[in-house]
Amino acid sequence: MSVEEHRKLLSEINVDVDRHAKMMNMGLESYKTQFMSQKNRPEAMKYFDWFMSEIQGQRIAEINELRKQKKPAVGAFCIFVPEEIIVGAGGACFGLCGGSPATIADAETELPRNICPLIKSAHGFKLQRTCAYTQSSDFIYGETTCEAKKKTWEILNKHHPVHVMNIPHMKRDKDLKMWKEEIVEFKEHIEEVTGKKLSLEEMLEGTRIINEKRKALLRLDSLRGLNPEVMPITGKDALFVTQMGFLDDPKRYTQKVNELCDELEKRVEDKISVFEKDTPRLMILGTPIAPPNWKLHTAVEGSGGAIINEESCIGHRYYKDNVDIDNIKNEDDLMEELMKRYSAVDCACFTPNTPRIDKILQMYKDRKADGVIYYTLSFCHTYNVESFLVTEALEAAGIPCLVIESDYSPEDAGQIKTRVEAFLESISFKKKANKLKSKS
Ligand code: BJ8
Repeated sequence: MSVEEHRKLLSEINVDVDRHAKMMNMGLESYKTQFMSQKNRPEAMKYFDWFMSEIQGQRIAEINELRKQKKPAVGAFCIFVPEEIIVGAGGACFGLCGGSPATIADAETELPRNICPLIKSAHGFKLQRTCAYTQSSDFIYGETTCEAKKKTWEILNKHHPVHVMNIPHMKRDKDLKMWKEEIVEFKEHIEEVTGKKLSLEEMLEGTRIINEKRKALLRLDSLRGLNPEVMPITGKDALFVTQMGFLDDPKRYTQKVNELCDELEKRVEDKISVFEKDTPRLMILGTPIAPPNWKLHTAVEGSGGAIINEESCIGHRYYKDNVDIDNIKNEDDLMEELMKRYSAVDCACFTPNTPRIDKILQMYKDRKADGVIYYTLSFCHTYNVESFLVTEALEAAGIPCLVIESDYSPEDAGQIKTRVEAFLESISFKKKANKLKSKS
């Protein structure tokens, strides 16, 4: 469907429809060229192709229908948002647009040039009124993870309501106690938006729904990456599926991801791989990869490599943990379990953050990967600085690693491709040498 068919709705939520239509058309064209042209894609990807075509159409209509029923609609840029509470209230929690260079010039009228592109892109979408998700949100969830975001909320709040949650930067008992209080406060804020008290059963139901979604994503992660002999889906498609998990209705999405996984399971059984034998298998570590930022995946898979996992917030960091609801007797128990689950997120905003390094080494071993790319967005100080400790540990373990720092502009795509090609060549050479060695 075209933007034209949703013009009335988009105008009602104050989207700049003409500008939005131009961006959407470009986005859909780019999706067709980069995704739909891939060979041997799973049949179940058809749902995600459809979702892309309705990404700012039918899904926006669904969200606005919920709002009419006084259900909350919350946009976020971070996986610390307690989505279980929003979904428990019958509402929608979604990621806001923040992966495009097209809004950055507008953002730079209010924000400095030398901050992370994700923040600038998202801020620019609000100034331009070209993201229908931002326009549909009752409020934007902000957090105190990094300096640039923290200060941006004050400016963004001039244009759209923002609720900021104070995320501690350490995980001592007193920090965790404060975190739990912040989750309680978030729940109260949702109650203010809806004008209705949330029951324990409603929040438990929201938690079950999100737990199922994360389980489905973990299943996809295992199917794409744990078997070096058969890789049944490209990294690009798996990334796209994960990205859509931040927009789609969670129940429908979980069902569709599980249908995709059923097909992938069958492909593994039948040894249907979308990559040739001995294709170098890479893990991506680092900052979130928001759509339509597909630059790195396009470079790797267009140069003869396969991406088998993203150790990222749009990836494994998001779905690795679930909320334990087996022994919940009251609301306080649930708040405690939510805090435990969220504080297990190993974002680089924490100090120390050693569990992240241990996890990366384990993931690498489990997946029998051939190398990693440490990817950071430019000016993301936390992930950039942490790359020293991560790469030191990787080097000590003999793991090949390439560090890439990039923004959303297309200018460095050629340079990234050249570096990726050289990296893949050195991995292939090493693999061949190891094979010969083991034969002799
Ligand atoms: S939990 S990684 S989603 S904060 S905005 S920190 S890229 S400079 S996004 Fe993040 Fe939550 Fe952590 Fe994950 Fe850097 Fe940019 Fe800041 Fe960023």
